[in-house]
Amino acid sequence: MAFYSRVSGSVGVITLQNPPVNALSAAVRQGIVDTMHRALSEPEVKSVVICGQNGKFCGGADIREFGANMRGPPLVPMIHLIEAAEKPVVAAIEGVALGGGLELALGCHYRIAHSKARLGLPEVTLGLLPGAGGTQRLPRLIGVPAALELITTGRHATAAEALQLGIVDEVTDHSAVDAAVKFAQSVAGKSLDARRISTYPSPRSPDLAEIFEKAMQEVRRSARGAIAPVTCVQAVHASVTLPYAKGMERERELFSTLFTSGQAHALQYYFFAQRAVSRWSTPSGARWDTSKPRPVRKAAVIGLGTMGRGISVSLAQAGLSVVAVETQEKQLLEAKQAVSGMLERSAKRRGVPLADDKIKYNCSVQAVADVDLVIEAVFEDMALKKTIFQQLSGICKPGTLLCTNTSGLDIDELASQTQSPELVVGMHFFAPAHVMKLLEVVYGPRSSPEALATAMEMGKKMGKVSVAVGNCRGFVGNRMLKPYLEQAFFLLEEGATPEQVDQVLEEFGFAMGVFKVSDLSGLDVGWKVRKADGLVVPGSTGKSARIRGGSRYSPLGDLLCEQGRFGQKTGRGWYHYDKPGGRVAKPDPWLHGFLEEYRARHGLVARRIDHQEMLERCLYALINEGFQILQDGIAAGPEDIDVIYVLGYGWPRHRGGPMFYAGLVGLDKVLERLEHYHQVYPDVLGLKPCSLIRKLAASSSPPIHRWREFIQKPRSQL
Ligand code: T1G
Ligand code: NAD
Repeated sequence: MAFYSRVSGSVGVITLQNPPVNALSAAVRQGIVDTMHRALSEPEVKSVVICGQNGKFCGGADIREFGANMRGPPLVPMIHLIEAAEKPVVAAIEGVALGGGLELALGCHYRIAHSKARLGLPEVTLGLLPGAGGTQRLPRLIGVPAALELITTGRHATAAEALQLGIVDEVTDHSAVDAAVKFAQSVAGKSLDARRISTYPSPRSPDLAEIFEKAMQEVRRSARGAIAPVTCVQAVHASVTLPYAKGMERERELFSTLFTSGQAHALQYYFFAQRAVSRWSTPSGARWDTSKPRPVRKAAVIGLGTMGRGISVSLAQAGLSVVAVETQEKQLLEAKQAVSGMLERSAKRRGVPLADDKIKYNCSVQAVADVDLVIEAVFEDMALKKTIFQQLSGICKPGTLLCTNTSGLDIDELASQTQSPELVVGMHFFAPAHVMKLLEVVYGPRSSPEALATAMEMGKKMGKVSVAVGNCRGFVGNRMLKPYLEQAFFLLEEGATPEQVDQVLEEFGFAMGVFKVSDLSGLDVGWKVRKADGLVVPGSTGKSARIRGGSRYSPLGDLLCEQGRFGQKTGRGWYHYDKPGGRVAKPDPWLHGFLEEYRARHGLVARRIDHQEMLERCLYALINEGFQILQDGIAAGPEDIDVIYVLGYGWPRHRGGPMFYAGLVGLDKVLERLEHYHQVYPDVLGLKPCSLIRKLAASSSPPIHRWREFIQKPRSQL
């Protein structure tokens, strides 16, 4: 709702009240209309201020209402009521003015912002466009190029930038409400003709056609199939080609097409999913709101390779004192140099002070005796990690959290090396660790709720989105990657090329296809894991070369590694690169020849495989494993899996995530396709439908937020 008061005798103050972000729910919109009428009708009131409760102006339309029938006064006429008012209306912007919140402010005659406020039209991140006049008023106020950039990216502008762009009239370091009341008194009685943005002429400049063409090319290139950015350009174009009222009609038409789109549903689902994962729970009932995290002021990182360096940077940037340990002097010096460079570049990029004084380097693990939390990031070798955990258990002070960055080794096996297994959890970062937002926090059967809470909180402090997952081989992300990669290998055996499979996945929306990602992270990483799982049998020939434990297996990746083709780092992998470390993937004729020779050697006949089959086999195998993970209780809900895949594995956000996508396609359809492919490939376990997807499909495919009701509580792990 909205609260009305009068201050300084002549200023009516309307305060939005809908915690936590004063979203424009039906009750708030009704409150604004009612209090505006009151302010306009009271003769003593000469001017009006609109502000938000709790230091936040407004987070936009209430996204929770999108699924329901719209009630209460619509936004557009509400904003017209304000703009048409004969008394000056001043928006006092504190915290955020986003989406409908900024559109509300653009309907006001003046805008005063606090210096820490952020302003923007992020609707495109929800699969929408600004649907309350933003695409028509903002270009009129600040010009087309700046408006296009803000609307197609959805980024938040600082108050300083908003002032420079002309979005706000004044910025203050003090209370924006007080400043707005003073300002409102100063403009009382003044003409408002020049303050009603909708009356401004359409933006004009000779190069507009070129600007729009460039903008459209750019959004088509970067959107990777997302439709909202393209539609945003079309809506802003209407502000140039149509008078305001017609432009608003065009905005409404385009908004409606997006509002009912699957992509908008996917992005809004993802908005709430990313917030839901912080409210973690485990099969035995440990929960985020009953488990208290321990304070962590000082941390240590053991092993300063690819991951250890990024983790150290991220810890230092989070304000912690860090002890960085690398046994070899040479590696330590190299790491020190690399980390300083990363800190410097990042500090410049973010415009924040350098944090390199936070890190102390040491060759001896003894140096970590007084830290609160240790993150081990040495080679992916169980024996070595066990030794490290034995050492740490003897060295660290009581209560120190012992964490490992392993990509998939057994957390509990490491915990068994220590005196306090309850203090052992996995903190699985993603490369580059100081950039990637995702953190899988892995709890073992003996990890305490407190240890889990501390690691989750630590991730948040490092600016990560932490997702709590159970302990199993590969946890959630890498476990689902296995059947996905397996299908990609099988498609090559049956006639496809890496380029063809990658093109299908990139058209679906992945930034990179499976083979380009494999070349980027290094084919040897997966090879090491398959070796550890006893799957690699060098020089094996004949039928047995392609069978492991009764299931179909493809040694293609192993054969490439045996030839030193590790991907970008060696300049050759599934693609070839100009030089080792090269980034531009080019189809490799050698590899095509190698595949033909491989098929001939194994009596395989290449066939033309259509895009749909390639997509379905890769994605449905991954999704099927996702359902198995839910059934096993390794992930608490589909949101956890979807957030992991969007943030850690490049799953296109406008497709919601693998589990949401399965719901969108239709569980019965996914099940039918899995059954079909499993019939064709009975020796591929990854295609055998998981019983949970059968159960859900048989229960008329309930909406995703109800899937948890169908997941049988597995035996407790925590
Ligand atoms: N509607 C409903 N709930 C919202 C909300 C919104 N607009 N914004 C936030 N919440 C909830 C959120 O789910 C969480 O709930 C809590 O508030 C705190 O959020 C016509 C149609 C404002 C920068 O895109 O970007 O206007 O998890 O954890 O980190 O053109 O929330 O606690 O239950 O994110 O401090 C456009 C979306 C809407 C802004 C605050 N607006 N929000 O970040 O807290 S579309 C947006 C944000 C629109 C018009 C169109 C951020 C934030 P819970 P939080 P935060
Ligand atoms: P890396 O080979 O780049 O670095 C490992 C570092 O550990 C080396 O610098 C090595 O000198 C050091 N080291 C070895 N023994 C040590 C000891 N006893 N004490 C101190 N330092 C020691 O490996 P990486 O890619 O950084 O991987 C590290 C861990 O992170 C592995 O468990 C890996 O599975 C995991 N991981 C890797 C990635 C990735 O993409 N590279 C992503 C997530 C997790």
